[in-house]
Amino acid sequence: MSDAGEPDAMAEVTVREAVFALFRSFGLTTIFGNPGSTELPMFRDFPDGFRYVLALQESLAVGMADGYAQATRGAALVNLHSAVGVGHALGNIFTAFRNQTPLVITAGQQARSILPYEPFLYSEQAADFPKPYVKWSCEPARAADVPAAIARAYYIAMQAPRGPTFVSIPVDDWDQKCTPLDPRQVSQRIGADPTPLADAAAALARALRPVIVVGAGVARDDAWDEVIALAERHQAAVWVSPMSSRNSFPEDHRLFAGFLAADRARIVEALSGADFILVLGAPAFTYHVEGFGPHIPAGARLVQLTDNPTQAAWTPVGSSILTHLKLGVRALLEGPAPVLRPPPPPRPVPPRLAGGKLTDAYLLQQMAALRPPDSVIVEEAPSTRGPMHDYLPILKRDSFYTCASGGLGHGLPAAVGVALGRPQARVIALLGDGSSMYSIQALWSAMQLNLKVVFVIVNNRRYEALHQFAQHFNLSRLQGTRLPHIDFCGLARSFGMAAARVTRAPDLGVALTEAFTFTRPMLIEVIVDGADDRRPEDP
Ligand SMILES: Cc1ncc(C[n+]2csc(CCOP(=O)(O)OP(=O)(O)O)c2C)c(N)n1
Repeated sequence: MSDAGEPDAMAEVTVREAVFALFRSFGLTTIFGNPGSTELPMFRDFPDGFRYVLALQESLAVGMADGYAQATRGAALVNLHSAVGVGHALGNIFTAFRNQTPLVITAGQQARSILPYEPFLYSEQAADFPKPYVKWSCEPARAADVPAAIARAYYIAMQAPRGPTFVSIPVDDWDQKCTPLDPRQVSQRIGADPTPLADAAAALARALRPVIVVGAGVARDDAWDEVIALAERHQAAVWVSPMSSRNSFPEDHRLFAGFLAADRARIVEALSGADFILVLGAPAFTYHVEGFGPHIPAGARLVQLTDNPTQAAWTPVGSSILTHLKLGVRALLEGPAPVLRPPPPPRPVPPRLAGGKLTDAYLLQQMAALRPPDSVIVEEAPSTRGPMHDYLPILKRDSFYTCASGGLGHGLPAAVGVALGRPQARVIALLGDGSSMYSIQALWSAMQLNLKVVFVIVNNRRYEALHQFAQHFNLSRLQGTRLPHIDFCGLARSFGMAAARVTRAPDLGVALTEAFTFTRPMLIEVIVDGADDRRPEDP
């Protein structure tokens, strides 16, 4: 600035230079995207130290970025092509919003001078298009305001509850002049109000049968050790919240009680006998089916620790404390000593499977036995989730990811993103045949990036979860649930990826062992028993 406070001409840079300087200072040096004409000038003189990760469709760019951001515990940058790219991406933007994954999403827009003429690829009301599944969204009024919008998008994405933000940028903005913008420090963790927290700690200490319900917020805020310490201190049984998208407690721990169903009556039944329910980093509760009656057992008191004010506001019973989970649980650990109480009964161990039949449960039992101890599971295999809880226990922190939204098409690209973010880890993507087809092009990205991902396709040749769900509606015949004639090995090989098909239980061990030690990506297609059984559906 000059002495008169006027912008100093010497201090001017292009919008592109100012924005990439901000990206660099925020650590956003990997850009996931799919380019088009309205984004090309953004990448003129692409600076050193940045990499562009090409996704073959925009929803994959968002899914990969989501996995990458979760794996690195930072934000990820996504660039989309105008209205159509945002449209393709919306399903996974919805999932990133539910996952509370911080993403800074930019999208191209036509040049400002021709916007009045509805030009080709023009995005009408661009900033409104991704709402309500972005935390903040804007198309800056002037080119010179683009850097400030990017900075604001990043700070908001990283605030709790984290999530995607969106900036629409006209194509002619990138070469305009602006003053550079210095990055600022904006703190990212919020501590709890001490009064309700002390009250919760006292109630927990007094309770005769406390239980803890853990959700993805524990993993997001890295409160794994603190939650184990709290459960052990209080001899509290630990349940996983319904549809949790991350692992938050060792599933072989003596206090591990199991997984709550997304069903009100079944939650009340599972928690019956508890007099204090401490919900950590989870909604209380996620439901998937209609339910009536009480939300928690009679006589129980519920306290929720969450980083999400919206969740706190709609929680129907008990009290909620807004806090970063690690800070909140640490504070609870400093509460009064608990009354003496006996440990809860251990969770029943599921029977060992002999392996005559190649079921999904047997596949999971073999995966649990053969997978490298430090491997990471990314799952999108809906009807296999139940058997997974019994036969593929998740034992270590940050080693399980799935989507919190219920939207298919996230798991395959998210596995690629997790592998990119954690190059030392062996990532195993456990995918249904139906689910994998929403984003199958991400196999190409895994190959191009040469990531150590093993894609395990549970091929039952149908949308089995819908048949299971049909019982809830008393339906005996379904439409549109058969998936015959998909050759997953052929698809993988067409991208240059090694692949093997397993059709018999005795062949499974060799195939999995090869895949888990292979130095390149590999796909294993498992034709599970019953894959050719007809389910009731009209021909
Ligand atoms: C984007 C999207 N479309 C449709 C659905 C509905 N849906 C839920 S589970 C499911 C079947 C998934 O099939 P598959 O991956 O083969 O797993 P399976 O059910 O056989 O275990 C479908 C279509 C959804 N959840 N998300």
